[in-house]
Amino acid sequence: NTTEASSSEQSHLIVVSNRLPVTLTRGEDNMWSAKLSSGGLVAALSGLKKETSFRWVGWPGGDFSADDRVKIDSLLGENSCSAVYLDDETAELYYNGFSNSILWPLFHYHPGEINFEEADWEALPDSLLEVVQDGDLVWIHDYHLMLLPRMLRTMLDGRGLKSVKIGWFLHTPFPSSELYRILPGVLSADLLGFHTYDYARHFLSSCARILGLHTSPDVHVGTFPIGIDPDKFSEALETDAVKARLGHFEQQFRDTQVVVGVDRLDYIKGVPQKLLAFEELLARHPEYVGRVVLVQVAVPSRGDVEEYQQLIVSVSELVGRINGRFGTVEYTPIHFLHKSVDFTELVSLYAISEVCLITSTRDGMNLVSYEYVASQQKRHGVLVLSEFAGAAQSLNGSIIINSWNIEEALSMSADQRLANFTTLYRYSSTNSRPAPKARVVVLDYDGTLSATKSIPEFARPSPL
Ligand code: GDG
Repeated sequence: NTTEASSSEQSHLIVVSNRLPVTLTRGEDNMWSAKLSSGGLVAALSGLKKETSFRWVGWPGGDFSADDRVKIDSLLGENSCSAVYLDDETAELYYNGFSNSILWPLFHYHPGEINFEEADWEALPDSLLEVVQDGDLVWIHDYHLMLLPRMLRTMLDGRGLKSVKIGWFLHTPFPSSELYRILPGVLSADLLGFHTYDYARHFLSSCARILGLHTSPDVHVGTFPIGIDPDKFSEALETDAVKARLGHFEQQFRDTQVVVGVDRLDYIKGVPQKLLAFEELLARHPEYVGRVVLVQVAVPSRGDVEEYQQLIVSVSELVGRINGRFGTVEYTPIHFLHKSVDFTELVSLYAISEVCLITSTRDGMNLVSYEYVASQQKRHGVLVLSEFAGAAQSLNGSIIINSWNIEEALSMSADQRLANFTTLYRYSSTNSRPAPKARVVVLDYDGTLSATKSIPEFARPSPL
């Protein structure tokens, strides 16, 4: 890519997010290697990667020496990524502090304290200017980067790059509370995307009530219920590795029903609530003791933030208490994995389970729900989905189950399971692709629908 601010015939798609989609590790030989990370954003864009190529700009995580940065830049370059480096102090303020201790709890209805310095962001537009050419589409992701559209637009205008389109997508809910101080940032994008109509409506009513804005001819607000690439799961189920692992699980759990939970260990995912519901099930229904296990994958997350450290302690205590109370030498009620598992293990766990339990107290979308459905073509397992996850709106009409009612899920008839699965599968396999094929619903600030467009009408980037 050129650093020249010239207009180019071919426009490119540039994805910008807080973290790059790779995790870097240094080997014993001092060489760096990059592995694809797991997480909602990476999963959401993996389908898009099949259809178009793009350059990804973001923070590689960690604070690296000048020597390491040279090596990492070259490794990332081979993977169509460009790094924006943050030193430890900036990362602490911007990432652990403002993003994860303030915006995240606020957007998920957990109040927090505000302590933020805008200066910390200024490295990002500079790095972006090194890769952006006129005519490109810059697609910015998530709550961390709400101010970036405005900063980038100002810098682009200053350099005469007038035909760069900027899109911004929020992966979290947008709350109905006041966000006055940060709204001017995203209003400099051309298109703002949300998972659900409710989040877009909350955003628009915040604009109207807090900023007094009622119309904006230049900013489009759209709902894009993000999905997954279901083929990745159906294809994995046909691999020898998954078949072998599944065979092992079938043997291990031959007399046991498996309930699965897969969450980043984040307070929005409602893991303590899930454990308490499981405890209640075993307490009220002794017939399930010894016959049902909960396999909970809890991926470590944001360990530098105090609330997350406390969560690990309370969840570990609960697991210990429940296993101590109902376990025997032969039976462990909760298999608690405080780690990330590899993809083969993940798909095999989805496939072996009778029930997938999602108990988020708030969740932008929740892709685990889609992945479970994509892995359940044989068993027609039951998805128990919290109404507070965005996915509950997309998967509506499919499963009418109280989020906490595992008992109903475990005893559901095969016919009912098949009927539910068929509806769910139809939705999740037809709404599987992220933005390029999505419809843009253009809303006015008062929430009324003013037009419908397809993404290609908005911008059609060509591959890098
Ligand atoms: C944010 C929003 C929104 C999890 N454990 C393992 C693993 N995962 C993968 C899952 C899934 C992804 O991580 C989690 O996605 P979610 O959507 O459920 O949740 P968040 O990470 O909180 O994502 C969320 C999303 O952004 C997209 O917009 O839906 O609401 O919070 O793909 O499979 N993958 C592997 N091992 C694990 O142990 N391999």
